[in-house]
Formats: sequence, C-alpha cells, structure tokens
Amino acid sequence: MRTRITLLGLVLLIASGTNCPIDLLPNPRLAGLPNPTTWTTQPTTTGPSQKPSIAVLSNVDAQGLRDIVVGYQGTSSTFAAVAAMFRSTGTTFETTTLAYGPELSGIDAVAAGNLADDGGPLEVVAGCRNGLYYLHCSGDAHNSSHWTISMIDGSGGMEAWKDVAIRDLDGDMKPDVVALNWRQGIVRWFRVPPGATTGTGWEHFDIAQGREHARSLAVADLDGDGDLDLVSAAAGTACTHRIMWHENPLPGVRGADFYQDGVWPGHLIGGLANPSRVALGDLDGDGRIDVAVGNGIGENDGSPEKKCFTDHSPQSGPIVAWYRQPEDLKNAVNWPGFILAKFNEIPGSSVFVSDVLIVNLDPPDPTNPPPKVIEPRNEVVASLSIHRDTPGNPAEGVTSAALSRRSIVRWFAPYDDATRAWLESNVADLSSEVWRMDVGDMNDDNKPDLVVPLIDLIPTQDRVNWLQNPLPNGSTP
Ligand SMILES: [Ca+2]
Ligand SMILES: [Ca+2]
Ligand SMILES: [Ca+2]
Ligand SMILES: [Ca+2]
Repeated sequence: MRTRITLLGLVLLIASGTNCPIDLLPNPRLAGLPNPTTWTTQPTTTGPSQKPSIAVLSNVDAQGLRDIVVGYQGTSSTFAAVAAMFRSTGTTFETTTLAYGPELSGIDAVAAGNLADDGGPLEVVAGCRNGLYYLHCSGDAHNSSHWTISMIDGSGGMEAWKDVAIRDLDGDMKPDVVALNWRQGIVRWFRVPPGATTGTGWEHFDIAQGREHARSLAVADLDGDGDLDLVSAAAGTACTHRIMWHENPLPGVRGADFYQDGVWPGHLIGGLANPSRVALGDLDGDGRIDVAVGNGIGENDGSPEKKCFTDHSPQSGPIVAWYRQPEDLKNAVNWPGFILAKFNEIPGSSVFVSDVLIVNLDPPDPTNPPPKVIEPRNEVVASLSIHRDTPGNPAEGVTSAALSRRSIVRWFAPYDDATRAWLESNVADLSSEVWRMDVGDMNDDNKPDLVVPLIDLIPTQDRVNWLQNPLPNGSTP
C-alpha cells in the first residue's frame, strides 16, 4: 500500500467553490507536476559492513570529485565502520574503510571538514552511541592504514551523539565541530587544536542544555547578521522547547569572552511533536531562511500551527511541517507553522519521516539559463521509513522481529501560496529502509541527485545507492 498526502488545499478548494481561483489559473511554477517519473536507482559499491545509517557527500580525498562518506552501524557479526566511497571517474566508486570497531557502534552522524588544516585529505567526525570520534588521515586517503581514530568526547553514556556538523562558529575562519548529545540533552561546540591529529586537547563549550532526546541539528545564519546560528530539534522536551534556534553571540561578544562567557540565546521556533529531522532553507521565496521538519513514529499530528497542542492522535500518520521565519525575528515568540505534507498511517506498521532535505531540484541550466521570470524556488525531499514488526515485549525479554522494512522517498513543490499543502511527486518506492541521505550532483549534469543509505531485511542486501534526478533543468522555476 502506498502512503499518500492529504491534499488539504484540494479539500479547501472544493469546500469554497469558486471563491478561491488563484491556484486554478495556469501556474508556471507547477507546470507538469506532479511528476510521476521514478528516479533511476544507481549503484555505488557494496559496503564493507552492514546497516548504513548515514551517507554524506564530501570531497574527502581533496582530489576533485565529491565522495560519499558512509557510517555503518554494523551488526552482531560485523563491526560498525566509517567508509569512503571515492568517486574516481564518471560514476564509478572505490571503497576504503576509514575506521572500524565497536566504538563506532550506533553511529548516527558523520561530517567531514578541513579540521587539521594540513593540506591533506579532510578529517571526519563521527557521532556514535558511546562517543564522538575523530578520524584523521596522515597520507593517502585511499589507504585504510593511513587513517587513525581517536575520541573527542566520551561523555553521555549510551545513545549519545546523534548529530554533528563542521562549520566555523566563532568566526576565526577555521572550521569548528558542533554536536548533539541525545542522552544528556546538550548542544556542544568544539574548538579544534591547530594541526590536530587526534581528538585530545579539544576545548568544548555548551551552546544549550536541557535538549533531551535531541536528534537533529542544522546550521545557517538565520538572522542575517553574518555569523552562523543553529537549529536543534529535541523530542524529549516540552512543546515550548522542541524546535529552537540558538543565536550566535557574535558579533557583539568576541575573543576570550566568546569562548568563556558567550551565551547563545535560545528562541522557540515551534512545538511539533517528536521531531525527527530538520532542514534549513528559504521555502516561500521571501529571502529569509525557514525550517522544514519531519516527525517520528506514532507520536505525530503535532499541529505546527500552534505553539503547543494538547490533543494527540497516535492513529494518524507523520507529517512534514515547515515554519516560516517571521519578518520581525527579534520580537517573534514563535514562528508560524504549516503542514507541508501529511501521511496516512498504514495499519500494522509504523511510519516515520527519516529525513528531510531542502534543495532546488531543477536549477536552471548554467550553459543556457532561461530569462528569469520567477525567482527559483526550493523543493523539499522527504524519506519515510515503514516498519512492520511482530509484537515484542521488552519487559519479558521478547524483542520484536522485523517483518518488513521499506521506505518511500518523495519530493514536494510549493504553490504560490506556500502555506497550502505542497504538491507531491515521486522519487522512489524502495524495498529497503532509507536512513539519512544527502543531495548532490553525481553525474555532472548540474542537477542534484540523492544518495541513500539502504538497510534491508536481508543484511547482505544492505547498500548505498544514488537516485538519478530526471527533472529537466528549470522545470519548476
Ligand atoms: Ca572557527
Ligand atoms: Ca547569525
Ligand atoms: Ca522564507
Ligand atoms: Ca545529476
């Protein structure tokens, strides 16, 4: 059975007769949509381990083409690992294991960046169940033995480091590391010692605490004052704190004050229940960065319109919501929220949004750009995981057994009025489960493709694929 969105806009249109003609007019933005074309699934290589939970595009070997960095959670019979699929020519890949071992168990996040500033390959930071780890290469990135792994931060016990990003937060032009600790509820940033070859000696500073069950982190200059702010989503907090942005104390507080006393004021964005992933980008074309967010298993129907909500309808499916950045950000109490897509529950299964991305899927062809009529708009890509399990009871030591694991990937285009439910188009229906994906052009046609880590019911079928974007350039202006 296929999940489908409830087209709130269509219902409204029928209910209101002809009083709402705007979207009945031919709309150049949505010509040819919904687009039913399924994106072609393309192989990379089979992985060196199992349960790939995240794939990130990055030019790790600093040799031109972007590579895929993959975190593998491993199984009882295989180690957890971080591997790089190096893209050498065209769309062929060669895989190198960068690190493997029990310390990488439960890996949920990887990020790559020029942390050691040594002119060599990029460094990789891995967020794992028991610690935050640093992977450094002292030679040829394609040679496994040139990579070493060491711990940056082992605090937090089980289920600790769920997300990580590498960006310059203190404005010294050197990339820093920021990570979320799910168990301790901490958003923490790390200053990398010059030329770091290991994870020792890193200073760290807490941006926020009390962010229990924080799963997702995103970085952007939200208020447009030139420094990078953060958005974190924490499922275990009151609805008045679930999705927040953390305001960088620059430029008012600088130097030593920034490190020791820099307070990152936290501001509420919205209270969507059980947020799983957030993404940042302008969604309504007003030039201000907005927030897209998906939510998780069973606990959904958190209306994004309200700051908080009391009723809770576990029978309805998960949603993708978006929050519009208010014009007067300084004085905003929370951001107006809208449902972008709502998915029906599938009886006997749990459905949750495993990832959300904001991207312009059909950028104009740079060699032949069309006359600009309408500003290009971003689309939203969401992946949903659909589980069917036998009932389990942990109290009796009975673990539920997976009967099926599959996923759907969809993309959504906004109407001129982006507050209506968006128009859904197909990416792929997959017989494996997609975890955290990434977006980037894999075949040099100037259109972003999707890279998807796939976890199958049959472990040997686990793999990382990429999905080839079939949209004509500029098809949705
Ligand atoms: Ca920095
Ligand atoms: Ca800022
Ligand atoms: Ca906006
Ligand atoms: Ca492409």
